[in-house]
Amino acid sequence: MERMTGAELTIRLLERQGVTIIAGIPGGCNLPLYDALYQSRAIRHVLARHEQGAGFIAQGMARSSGLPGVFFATSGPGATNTLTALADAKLDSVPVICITGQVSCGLIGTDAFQEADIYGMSVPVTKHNYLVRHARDLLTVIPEAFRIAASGRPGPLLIDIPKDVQTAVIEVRELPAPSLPDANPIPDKDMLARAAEAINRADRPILYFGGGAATPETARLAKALVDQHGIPAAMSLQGLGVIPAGHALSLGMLGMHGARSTNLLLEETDLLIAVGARFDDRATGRLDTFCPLADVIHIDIDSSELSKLRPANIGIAADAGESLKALLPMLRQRLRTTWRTRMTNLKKNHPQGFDGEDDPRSAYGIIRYTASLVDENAIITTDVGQHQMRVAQAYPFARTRQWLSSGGLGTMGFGLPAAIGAALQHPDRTVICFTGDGSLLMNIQELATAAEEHTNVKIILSNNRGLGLVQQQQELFYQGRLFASEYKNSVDFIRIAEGFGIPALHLNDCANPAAGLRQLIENPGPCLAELDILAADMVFPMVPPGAANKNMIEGYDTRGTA
Ligand SMILES: Cc1ncc(C[n+]2csc(CCOP(=O)(O)OP(=O)(O)O)c2C)c(N)n1
Ligand SMILES: [Mg+2]
Repeated sequence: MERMTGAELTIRLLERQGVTIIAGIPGGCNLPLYDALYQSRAIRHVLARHEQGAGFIAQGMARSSGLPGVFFATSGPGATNTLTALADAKLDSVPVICITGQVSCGLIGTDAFQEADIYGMSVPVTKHNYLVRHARDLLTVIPEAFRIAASGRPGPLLIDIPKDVQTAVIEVRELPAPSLPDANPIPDKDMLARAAEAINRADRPILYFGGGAATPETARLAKALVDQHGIPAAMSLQGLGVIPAGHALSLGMLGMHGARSTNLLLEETDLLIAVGARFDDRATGRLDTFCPLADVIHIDIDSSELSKLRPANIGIAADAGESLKALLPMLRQRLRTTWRTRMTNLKKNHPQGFDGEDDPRSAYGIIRYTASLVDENAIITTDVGQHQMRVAQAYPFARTRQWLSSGGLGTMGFGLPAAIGAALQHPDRTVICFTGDGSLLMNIQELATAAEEHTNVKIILSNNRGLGLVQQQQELFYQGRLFASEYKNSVDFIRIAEGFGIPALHLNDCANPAAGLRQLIENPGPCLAELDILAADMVFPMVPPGAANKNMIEGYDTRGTA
């Protein structure tokens, strides 16, 4: 029997779950938790500079490891600042646990100082959430939160703990065992048999991998499926890395900014095998024109995804990896030479060239050159915009958990804190954050965190003095009326970085940018390299929002015709 406060109990339970790093910011209503954390030997606290930053740091830890990331915020404004990071985690199925302080139980509902109903506000952006009213409830709530975050389709949770629950002293007879994720549902045998039969019959199958397939084990099985059965594989933004970029049967990313040959091949497929993918509109384009000739096998651990957007002929509600493992021995080896030749010809006829890719001072060249300086252990994060789409198209992703990008919510400001989280989780690795000038400004305060923690985060800033992807849409779809998307004021990012204590280099100002960048990346610790690029340079191909994927725009001339 041991006496402890709710705050001490919380920290003990987090330690038992294996948590080693918590990002966050203290305030009045979570100070008891912080005081208990101060006494923890097992958990290190990382002081973020904004609670959204803390949320994305936790996401960076979770996305790069597959394990739940934890972050703390105080009540009221601290708590509301976490909502974007939670919504982001929800849409990309990332396991994070946000623990907020709340005003004491007796004050709830009185508009007390820094009171906000974060329980109510977080309902639609979390997988599950709690308002803990009694310290003893923590004994079940904390392990359960870890179980739910990591079971089935992962997702974010919020635990709101009133201050008097944190300070309440209780007698604890025995601490509960750390929780484990639930066992996965077993793939249905009949459905598997039907899927195997459909695959064996198909002459022109294509695999479509999403974030649900982006784990090392599933990727290994996916590669076996591709190799042994000659099935080309396309990936959603979140699926990149499941099949390595250089693989002969990799089609890279499909959809809005995918390769033309990929979207065209999808027009011809007779069987689409979607694995851990959710038919997002950025991937499918106009839904009723997507893969018009294909039957669909849909494998997803979240049964509510099956037939949600595209009716599945065969739906398997199970883990992606376990389903592939069961399917593989049921498949007949087929070379599918005609189909492969068709793929090769389409790729040859529509090569995905990247303008200036050999010049490290170009928008694509900086991505390729950076990639050449690191190996596949490097972790890559991006922000949101043209630079993000270019990285998705041109970076040679070789494995899963290497590519961390905000896909579903598309949150500017994700890149830097996510990179910090990845670097904290993997101190032996280089983490590259490709960002844009608009996005970097959204969480620029986290430069202080990167410097303080001496994280090995290399920020590559493509500066086009504006909101490039917005300009691209205005140029293409609003008759060139650029409005509220160009920055009139120029920002000196080099001095800003240096002001935070981070070495920085402007690649346009240095005699040998290639050598300069190499040196920045080789020196341990954070740094920033900035490159000026033209706002008028657009990302192609592009499917206009709402159009069919086959109607991609390939390029654009200055006379204004797409
Ligand atoms: C938080 C947030 N606000 C607004 C948007 C809409 N948006 C999408 S891309 C973009 C421009 C991004 O600019 P920048 O980071 O400089 O990238 P670039 O496109 O110029 O490479 C905007 C405003 C968004 N995705 N996220
Ligand atoms: Mg920009």
